[in-house]
Amino acid sequence: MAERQQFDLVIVGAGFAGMYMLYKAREMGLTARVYEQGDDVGGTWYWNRYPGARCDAESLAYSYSFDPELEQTWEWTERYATQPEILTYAQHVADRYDLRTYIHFNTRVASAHYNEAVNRWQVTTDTGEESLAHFLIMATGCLSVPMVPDIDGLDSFEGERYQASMWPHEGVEFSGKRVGVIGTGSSAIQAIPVIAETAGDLTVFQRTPNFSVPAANASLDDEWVDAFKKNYREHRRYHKLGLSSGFGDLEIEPRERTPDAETSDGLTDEAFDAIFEKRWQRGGAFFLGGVADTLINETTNRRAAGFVHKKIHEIVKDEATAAALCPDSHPIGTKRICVDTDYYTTFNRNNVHLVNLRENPIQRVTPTGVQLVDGHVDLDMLVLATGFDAMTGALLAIDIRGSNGQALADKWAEGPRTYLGLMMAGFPNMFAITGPGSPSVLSNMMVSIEQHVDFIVDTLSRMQAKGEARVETSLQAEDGWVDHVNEVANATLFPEGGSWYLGANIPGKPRVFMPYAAGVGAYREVCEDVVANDWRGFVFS
Ligand code: FAD
Ligand code: N01
Repeated sequence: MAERQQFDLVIVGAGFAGMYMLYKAREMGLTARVYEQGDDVGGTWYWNRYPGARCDAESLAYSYSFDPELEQTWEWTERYATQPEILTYAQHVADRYDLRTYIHFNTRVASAHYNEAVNRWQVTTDTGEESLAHFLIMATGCLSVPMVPDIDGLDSFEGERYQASMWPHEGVEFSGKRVGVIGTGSSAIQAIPVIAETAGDLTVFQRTPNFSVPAANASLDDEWVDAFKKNYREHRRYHKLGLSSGFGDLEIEPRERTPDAETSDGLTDEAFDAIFEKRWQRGGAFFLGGVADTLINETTNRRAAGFVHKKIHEIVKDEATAAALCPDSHPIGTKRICVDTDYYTTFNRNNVHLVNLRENPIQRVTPTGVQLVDGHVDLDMLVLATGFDAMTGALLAIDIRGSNGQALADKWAEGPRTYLGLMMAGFPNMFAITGPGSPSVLSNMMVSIEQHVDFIVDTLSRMQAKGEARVETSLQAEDGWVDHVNEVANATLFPEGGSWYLGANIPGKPRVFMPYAAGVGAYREVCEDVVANDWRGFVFS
């Protein structure tokens, strides 16, 4: 057996969460080892290289805030950064703070077992490394385990097959090819317009239409950026506390992004449409912030959905295609709203066809294409943009065992249970960054990542100062938090979405609304209150 190396921290994952955790650990003088299964940093932005991949939080907001010099010197070029630009940023951060020295790449953590006797986590990897860690930090990502659909005959396809979230580094050539895309979530909606530009023929296989709003992406103007950066600290404060959950909608003047109306009650159709027209033209995911109760009031929601339906009908020339693209099975925003560049107009191209799988389902994939109930589509290339086993997938892919050998998989058999999305009762000294039960995927993730890492750092500093060796959360605190997360979700329309937020995209996965829906500002207040009350709900020894 290989000799076990000892660290204060083992961090799993070298996306933005793992990188910032490592930076802070080094700053505290702690020893740390990061394991990352990819061969470089960047996480999401390392793996998701499909054409058109980019951020839907504005680049000046979707970036680290911890170092004012970094934010002043890094130059973003577009309102929404592309995947290559974000990856270059991650690599720059790794170089700037010498992070790679502490990261073992191409190394997947296979198991992590808590050893009560020595109060250490025993971590093993698929490369045979073994280490002992005082603290185990899971920075494994909310959207890092691709969902490969269980479609009959998939492996029999003899053409080229790609998964959007495991895109080849060398890129893919579509010229003149007959391409099929399965899925119409955020990834597909970004990829489809770009693929359509060069593909000979593109068939989009759509099971559930999604709501998409224009990004209104543009190059950033140097003068505008200079003016914005003068107030960067103040902007960050709003992102951390604000109702917009840090998404952006940036203007030079730092200010809270407020809705145009509190409710649609009493708004004429003209007034209602004027609010959303302004947001549509402005572009971006903050579209739904036009009226404050869109995600809690069915009437407001229906009217907002109706506005987008009208837009789809205005843009898409073929009436049947437009009708098929209009989402009608979930309230708008209860699945992650998509942000696109030219998605709907792409269906006006002669080389693009929509197959409505609800009317004509896939029977199986064949060696030469896709067999539908009615007809066969011949393909040279098949792109699966079918999503992820979100939020719990990466954690449950590791054999994690806490006190008394309890498996996380058993603890979470009925769905994830955490305190604040950070810790689980029975799993001492283990933290999850942006775990289920925290705002995570409902927020600008950079904001949530930094907040969680800072919380963990404060907790470790407190333990250092007090000579404490072990922290865990109580079952009572965890139960209370889970109830609260459910209560907040149930006061919204989110549970009606049938989305990956609920685990609904994975056959057999328990249906639990996983993120905390009260927003980053409210969540931060809760965390600060917990700390102010001597880490209420945490037990130190
Ligand atoms: P990740 O970036 O997912 O990194 C986790 C890392 O852990 C991965 O590199 C993975 O390989 C590694 N890992 C996992 N398990 C193991 C293991 N067992 N052993 C070793 N390594 C392991 N968020 C936004 O806020 N705005 C956006 O616009 C936005 N766009 C997105 C676009 C796409 C295509 C996707 C998929 C997600 C997007 N997100 C967006 C969410 C995005 O995941 C987060 O913003 C952020 O990048 C997450 O960082 P992370 O470090 O927490 O996780
Ligand atoms: O995945 P998804 P995604 N047959 O789960 C379809 C972030 N992100 O990768 O809805 C046919 O949303 C499935 O259909 P249905 C963002 O948080 C952000 O696109 O199950 N179709 C759906 O259409 C996002 O929410 C950006 O009926 C099948 C699609 O595949 C999250 O990542 C960009 C099928 C999956 O959509 C996930 O997005 C990209 C089958 N058997 C990602 N199985 C930004 O813009 C699945 N589908 C920031």
